[in-house]
Formats: sequence, structure tokens, C-alpha cells
Amino acid sequence: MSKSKHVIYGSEYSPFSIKVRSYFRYRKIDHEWRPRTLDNLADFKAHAKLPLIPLILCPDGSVLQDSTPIIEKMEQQYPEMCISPDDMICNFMSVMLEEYGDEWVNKPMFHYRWWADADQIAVSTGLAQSIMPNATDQEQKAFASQLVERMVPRLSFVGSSAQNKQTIEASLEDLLALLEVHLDARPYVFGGKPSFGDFGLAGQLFGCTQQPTTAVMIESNPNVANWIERMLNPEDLGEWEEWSELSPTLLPIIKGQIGDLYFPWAIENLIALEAEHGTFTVTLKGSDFTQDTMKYTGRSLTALRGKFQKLENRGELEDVLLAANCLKPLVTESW
Ligand SMILES: N[C@@H](CCC(=O)N[C@@H](CS)C(=O)NCC(=O)O)C(=O)O
Repeated sequence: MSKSKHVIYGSEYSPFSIKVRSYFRYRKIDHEWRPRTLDNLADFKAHAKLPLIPLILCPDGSVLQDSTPIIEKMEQQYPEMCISPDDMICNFMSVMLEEYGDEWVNKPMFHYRWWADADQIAVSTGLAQSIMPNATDQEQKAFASQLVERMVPRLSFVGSSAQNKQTIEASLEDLLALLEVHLDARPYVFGGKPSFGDFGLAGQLFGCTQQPTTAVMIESNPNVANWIERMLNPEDLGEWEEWSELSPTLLPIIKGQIGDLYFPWAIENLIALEAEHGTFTVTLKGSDFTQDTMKYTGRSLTALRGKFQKLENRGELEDVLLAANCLKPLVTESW
């Protein structure tokens, strides 16, 4: 391997890895995609600070983990072809969508992955083949069963449970229906170029195409299906659009999915985290939703508030955030 290349340790079954790979492809950053397998697990572990993919091994030998800071760092290094819309309102909506993609859309992706037998079988089989490409069918089958045993108890990590199932499933249906309408008139969420928000959302929704139950849902929304496909190898197809053109079909997504769902959940999670409560309950769209407190989302919401509070002359953005029910979580000093 050439030392001038970045190496991405990832997996076709890791939405966060797909997100970062799409970004590297779009920015034409020279890289080698290295699926993490049993054979290279020791190499991966030697570099990893966290047992998570994606992991980027940079040409200078440094290591990056965590998809959001990886992309932010690359954006500083390769500033010429930006994934941030020019306009402040669109740019902040893109940042919020990326956060929502990572922290909420990951819930239905993961929930459907390990909930029903057909999805468990499809994903565990694919995962076993990708992790042990040189093993026999029998070894892969045995490993796939172990994966199901290991992953099903982890459903609770993202809040998947009989109580929360309806809320999680409805959120994906609502998102797909709204996105289908929005993407009817444009190749990417903010117009002719993929944004930070597109990368976050598309990674998780690509994961949904690998599981039979959600694959059917995606197929019945062809604009979304085509956009997910386009996002695997994104190209610049035109200009950013103005917020006034986007808002009729984008504001309902921001309000319905972030203002009325993700933020109320994320705020209660942060309150629970600060109070050192292991679980919390929040009412989301009329239903109680109980789950274990998530440390990472607490930190990412705080980072999002920091980004918002740094913005100057943000009056028009605040008006839009107010209309989307998103302003209070970003300005409240303590919960
Ligand atoms: N916040 C991290 C999350 C990364 C993450 O959760 N990665 C999952 C796969 S999508 C993972 O590595 N899980 C453990 C494993 O596959 O061994 C990011 O944005 O990169």
C-alpha cells in the first residue's frame, strides 16, 4: 500500500463507515477501503482507541475515529469543494440533519436489523461473510448464529424494545415519506451538491437497504432509493438551493423528525446523563419512550449547541428554528 493513501477500516454493514467512504469518494481523497476482517483484526486493534469503525489511518501515521470529527477534519484539510451550503440557514439545517441521522436514524436502522428473524438472518449472514471471507460456509453459518446471539441483547442500547417499537418504526416511515417528496425535485437534500447532512442520513438509510423489511420500505420510495444509490458515489450535480426553495418540503422533516422527536429525546437523555441516571423516560409524539442513557449523544448534542452559539447575526436562522420547534434546545443554558 502507498503511504500517501488514507486507509479506511470499515464494513459494508457499518452505516458510519459507508458515510465516511462516500465522503472520501466525493472529495476524491486518495484512500484504500479495508474491510475489517478476522485476518486484520489485530492490525485494527493495534491502531484503535475505541473498538469502533470507521477508523482512518492517515498517511502521516495518525489515526482518526468517529465519523463526524473525521469529516470535519478532512474538510479543514481539503477546503476547495465544500459540503457546507453557503447560506447560514441551510448550513445549520445540514449540520442538524447529520446529527439526527447519526443519533436517531441509527435507531430504526439497528432496530430493524436485529428485531425480526428474516432481517437477523440476512444481516448476520452478510456480516459473517464480510468478516470471515475465507471461511467455509459452515464456519460462516456458525459465526452468523453467534452474531445474532450477541447483537439481539444489544437492541436495548439504541432504545429498541416492545414499548418503543411503534415510535421507532413510525419515525422511519415518516422520514421516508417526507424525504420522498423533498427529493422529487432535486438530487440531494440541499440541491445540486451533497451536504454534511446527506452523508449522515444516507449512511444509515443505506444500512436499511440491506435488511429485507426496511429494503421494501425504501423500494417503495424510489426518489429516496435513487438518492441512497447516488450517495454511494456522489458527484457534484449543480448549485446549492436557497432555503426559500427548500423549506416547503424540508421544514416538515426538520420539525417532525428533529424538533418534535429527536431533540425532545436528546434533551431528556442529556438531563439523565448529567443527573447520572442510567435510564430515562420521555413522551415522544404521545407515547412513553424509555431507554438507557446514551453518553455519546449527550456529548454530540452539547457540541451542536456549541456550533449554534458561535454563530453571529443568526436572527433569520433563529426564526426558522423556532418554526421547526428546534430553537429552545439550542439556546437553553441548562436543562
Ligand atoms: N459515533 C461513531 C459510531 C461508530 C459506530 O457505532 N460504529 C459501529 C458500526 S456502524 C461499530 O463499530 N460497532 C462495533 C463493531 O462493529 O465492532 C461514529 O460516528 O463513527
